[in-house]
Amino acid sequence: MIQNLAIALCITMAISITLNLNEMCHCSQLIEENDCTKSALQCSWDFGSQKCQENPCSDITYSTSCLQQSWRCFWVNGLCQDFTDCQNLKGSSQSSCINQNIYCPASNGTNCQSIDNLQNCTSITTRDNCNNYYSAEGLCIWNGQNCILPTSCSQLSNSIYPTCDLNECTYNKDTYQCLPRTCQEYQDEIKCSQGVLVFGPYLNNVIGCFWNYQSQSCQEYDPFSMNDQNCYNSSFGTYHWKKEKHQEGECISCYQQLLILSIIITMLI
Ligand SMILES: *[C@@H]1O[C@H](CO)[C@@H](O)[C@H](O)[C@H]1NC(C)=O
Ligand SMILES: *[C@@H]1O[C@H](CO)[C@@H](O)[C@H](O)[C@H]1NC(C)=O
Ligand SMILES: CC(=O)N[C@H]1CO[C@H](CO)[C@@H](O)[C@@H]1O
Repeated sequence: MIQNLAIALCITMAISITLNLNEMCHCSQLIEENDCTKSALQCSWDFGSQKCQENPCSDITYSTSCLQQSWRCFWVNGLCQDFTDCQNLKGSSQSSCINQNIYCPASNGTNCQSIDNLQNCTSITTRDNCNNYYSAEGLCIWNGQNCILPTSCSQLSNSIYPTCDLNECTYNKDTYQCLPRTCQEYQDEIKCSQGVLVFGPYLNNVIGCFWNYQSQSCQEYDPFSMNDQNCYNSSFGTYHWKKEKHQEGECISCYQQLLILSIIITMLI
């Protein structure tokens, strides 16, 4: 049992590096006032109960704050409303739907649809429909003949994708290689806060980056090196700070406990 737990912990650490936007923290999980007040108007701190409470969607007046809570709110007719159905959003393309709600990335031509309606790369037959389309398994790229699901930048040799000019990859002129993007390449704080896209399932394909004020450089998000100021803030809302009395505190995933439990259960079966 202890052995299984140790393995489970290792697995959890290894996979917690890409931030899973399907696993956003809910207000009740933000037990530190600092995280709660940084939550983009999603939550507010109740001083009486010392708890973080969810603000109703209808109280949110800014579209940007509304969009950050797309799992429960959406912006329709100039108002932030309780989320009902992706089909209530008008959108003729994947990008216009994603811009309105990241959980509604598909389109039937007129209205947006849920993730379940995404096509697979292999089922797409033209270059224009293929390139830059997000399937549930990840980004699709046309290789000249077929629509493929690339797994690494190095796979995108010149013949497959001549420019290597993707959000996920960058061309190194010195080594003539197509390489994954890294946090370290961002020289300013704002770019840094946007993180880095990697190949992987839709919504689980971003590495967080944070600005290190001491070294004045952009570094990769790693829960073990975060502090109470940047743990939640640089995690796209997926990690939070937890501090027990007389402890230093730790940066933990809002779904980590759930994940460990499910891995242990899988191992025991
Ligand atoms: C797309 O979905 C909407 C909402 O369900 C529906 O009214 C519309 O007819 C559909 N359009 C197409 C082209 O299927
Ligand atoms: C797409 O691929 C996944 C995994 O390979 C498979 O489970 C799913 O059924 C496929 N969906 C469609 C619409 O072909
Ligand atoms: C991504 C994000 O919200 N970053 C913010 C984290 O907090 C610092 C300091 O409060 C802000 O400057 C960042 O914009």
